[in-house]
Amino acid sequence: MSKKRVLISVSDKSGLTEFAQFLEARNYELISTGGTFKHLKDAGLNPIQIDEVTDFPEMLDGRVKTLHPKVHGGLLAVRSNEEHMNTVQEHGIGLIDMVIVNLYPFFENVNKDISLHEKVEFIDIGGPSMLRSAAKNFDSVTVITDVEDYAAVQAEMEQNGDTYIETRKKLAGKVFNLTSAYDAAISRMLLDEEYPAYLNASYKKVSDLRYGENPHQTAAYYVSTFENGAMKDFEQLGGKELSFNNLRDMDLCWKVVTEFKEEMACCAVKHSTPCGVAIGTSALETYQKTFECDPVSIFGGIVAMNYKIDAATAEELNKTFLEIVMAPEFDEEALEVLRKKKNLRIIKIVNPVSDKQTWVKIDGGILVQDNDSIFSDDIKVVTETQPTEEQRKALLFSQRVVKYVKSNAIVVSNGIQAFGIGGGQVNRIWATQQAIERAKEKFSGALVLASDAFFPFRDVVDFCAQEGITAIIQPGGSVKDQDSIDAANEHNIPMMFTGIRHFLH
Ligand code: 93A
Repeated sequence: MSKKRVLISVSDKSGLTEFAQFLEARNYELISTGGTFKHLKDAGLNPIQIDEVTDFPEMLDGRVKTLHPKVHGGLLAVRSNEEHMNTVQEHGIGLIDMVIVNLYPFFENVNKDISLHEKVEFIDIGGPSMLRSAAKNFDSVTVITDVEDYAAVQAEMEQNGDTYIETRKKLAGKVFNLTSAYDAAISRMLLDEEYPAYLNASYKKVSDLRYGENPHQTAAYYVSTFENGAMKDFEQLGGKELSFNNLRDMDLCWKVVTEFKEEMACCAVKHSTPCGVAIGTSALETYQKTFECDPVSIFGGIVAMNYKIDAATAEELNKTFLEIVMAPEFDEEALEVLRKKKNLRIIKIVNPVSDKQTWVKIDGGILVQDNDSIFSDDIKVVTETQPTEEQRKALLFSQRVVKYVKSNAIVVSNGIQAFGIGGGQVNRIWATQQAIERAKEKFSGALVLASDAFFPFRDVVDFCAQEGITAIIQPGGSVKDQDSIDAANEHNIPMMFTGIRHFLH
């Protein structure tokens, strides 16, 4: 019986040697392209060069290496089809039983600061072609494109002598998932029109989740293949498995703290809503101030900080039952302290990814929009009374937070702590009442108020005056803006308009 043949052509050569050794020991003939050939040879294996198979040299700077009927015929010929078998024999084409290919690193380079022509050189043509040929013929050919599949394929071959058809089909499916994402990324680069290509994005499953929002809903977590093939934006350093709700809340919590670029900021989130946000001058103080915003709701919540967590902060965090603590860095001692809580998920943000668009799923379709990333730089005082510098700063703090609260949203703060976060209300006055009431439970000093959208009536301003709110910021834009301005003037409350609405539904 003739030897089986495996064609190996990989850019990422990690883990290859061991797997190739295994295949050679099982009497496979290894065929490989230039760099891969050298790698295998150096490791003491006995590959043959692709040009021995094609009878053609690799040419055009490697652009044409494997694009040849002796390769594609050997991959695509249907083994059970007599005519195919006669044809390959007639043309001296040897069958290829396995393909191990991973592609030129296009994902890794497309976002780099290099020229378009340099990026174009990372477009792999021969690799996807081989993968697709092999995948189409999964009945007979095993195709491996993910380094992480080497071990499982090896184990299966050890146990069974060959791969199972179910495995080959699954591996073929992975190929088309990869090549479609690869092509989508290329099209995005060339078209420079983000929406269509973004919609072509392909997602790679990271893991099944125990359940979805509720235990009777099945769920899984996927990441975009645009970002380095598999996005790894965080590392879990301790605690239980992440849940569907955890991942969603983490996303929001991190967005809130990164809204603050200059300051140390901390945020607590519960049910996709911030329940405490504060800025401060030390790690511990900033967390304590966040906790003070709402010591009740933070229970079972998620806390993110945009700074390094030290041991003292970790001790303080451990005093409350939290689901997750997130930060870009942790002191060694802080980790030790946090790990005492066995279930606490400790998340280190390594390489945060910020998408430019948001999707909303509706039955039968999706809605795509740009992220709400702008922040007004044209803030106008609309009242006779001017806000003090301190009030201005406090208003801007509240304004930053309100963007992340579900509409109708009102945030009441003292400028460094969001004591009153009223959101998800179907009218603005209820959101206002809730935010002010919550804030006054915890703080008796001067408070300012921000609103995500305009005031339809003067009732909000009147209520603010009655409750002692000292300054207001809102987008403006209502037909009845003048009523609210008149009310603010009557009560002597400075009010500013941002001109930018921040609905979040
Ligand atoms: O330049 S290509 O598009 N043309 C080809 O014919 C071809 N054949 C394999 N790229 C091609 N490859 C790719 O080369 C593989 O997908 C793999 O990523 C890489 C391996 O090259 P080497 O073995 O020389 O390191």
